[in-house]
Amino acid sequence: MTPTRSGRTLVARASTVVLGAGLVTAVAAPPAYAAEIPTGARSLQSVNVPGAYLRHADYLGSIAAVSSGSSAQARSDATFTVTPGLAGGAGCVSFQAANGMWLRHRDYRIRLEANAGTPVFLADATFCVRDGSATGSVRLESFNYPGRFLRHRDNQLWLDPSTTNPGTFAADSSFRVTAPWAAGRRSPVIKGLYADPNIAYLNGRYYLYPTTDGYNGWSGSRFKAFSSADLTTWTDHGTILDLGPQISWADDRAWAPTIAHRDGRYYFYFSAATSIGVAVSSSPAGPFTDPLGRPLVPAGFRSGQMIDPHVFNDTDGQSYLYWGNGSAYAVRLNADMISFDATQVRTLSLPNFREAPFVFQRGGTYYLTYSVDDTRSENYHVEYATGTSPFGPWTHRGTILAKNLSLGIKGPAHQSVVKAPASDTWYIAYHRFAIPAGNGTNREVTIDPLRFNADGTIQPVVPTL
Ligand code: FUB
Repeated sequence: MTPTRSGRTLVARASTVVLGAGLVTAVAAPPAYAAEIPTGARSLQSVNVPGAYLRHADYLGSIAAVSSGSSAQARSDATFTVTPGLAGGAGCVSFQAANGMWLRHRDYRIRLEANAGTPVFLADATFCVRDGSATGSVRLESFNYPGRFLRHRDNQLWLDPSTTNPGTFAADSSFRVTAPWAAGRRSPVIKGLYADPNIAYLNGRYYLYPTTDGYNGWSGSRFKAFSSADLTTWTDHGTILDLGPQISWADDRAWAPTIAHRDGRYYFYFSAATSIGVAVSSSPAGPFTDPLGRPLVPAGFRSGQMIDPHVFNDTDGQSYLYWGNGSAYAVRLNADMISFDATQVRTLSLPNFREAPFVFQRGGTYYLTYSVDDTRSENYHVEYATGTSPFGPWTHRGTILAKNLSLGIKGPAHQSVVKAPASDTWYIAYHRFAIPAGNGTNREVTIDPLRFNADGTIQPVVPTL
């Protein structure tokens, strides 16, 4: 019996074997199960109550009839995004509702609750997929209470031991996984671990240029690009710049790129080994090559890390380079886009600035958005300032994007902004901790609308799943 942090007990499937003179306790391999549930949006249909689906209502789990004639709310309540188990475990999964809350058991009742992040919550919200009573159906065994299964009783969902009601238990606890009744979680918009997304509209398509994430110490070495016609379906263009073979002066810490377009050429600015480089291509999807053979902004050029570049093209054709970590810098780029006058670099005064400056212009106002706190903190967030020119002076306007723990959204920042063509519709791309179980080096990318008040200030961004 293994005590958990909550004082509950886990029953290990253990057997004792004698090898020679020694006594060895071994954990036997668990039985093999054919059943599995693919991740993504799914619905689960009862095998013995025709037409009834697993759903939540008033924050409790139940089963109820759902059909194509059901209300949008009823169809949404019967749809869950299946994720790898919050507590881990081979073949174990968790179920997230459209409102961001999770199915978990408490007092043996199945409930819908926000992720408290505690070991008990994570275990209570994890179910291991077992074979069901009918061909192709599944049963869901509790991660931390082996032998108890999610089952319906009086149309409510419970975590019952398999010994209850032997006549009906197997069928009461078996479900067929079906196509979802409603759309599930829409994000992350590009699947996998990516961060620091730079979004741009180029050549008739939206492009995303992120950091490839998931490496200890942010030690990744390749940049990828993705493009989309509608911000929903994204095409992976693969590696567009690989530091190892393509950049002579850096091999790792490939972070936070940005893109600019001038005279039919695309300029890709990137952080590498805490310097900033630039690479050029005739296509926004690359391949890009380094025209300088050295950093554009070398490490040590000014105080702080020389990272997180952004290039803003003003309406008069002048391009500006912004960058920094700890201190924010800006300078006019020369017309060649790969050089600047080092004597003209300005240090910007921005309250709480940490990194990721990103500038855009709307209605004659310049907006400088930036990230505050530490990307490893759930409190990492976005603030902004407005100005009358690309160099300011800047008026601090406060926070526009921050965590929403009830949805499991942590550390949403390192933002970029794009305007849909021929419109006043704006979007903000940013990263957050991957859901579930992400952190400052396991982040994922999403996009939400960016809206303005009548006075030109930015409304708080509503982060969605
Ligand atoms: O992704 C590596 C670093 O983390 C970026 O350069 C920072 O802005 C932070 O997001």
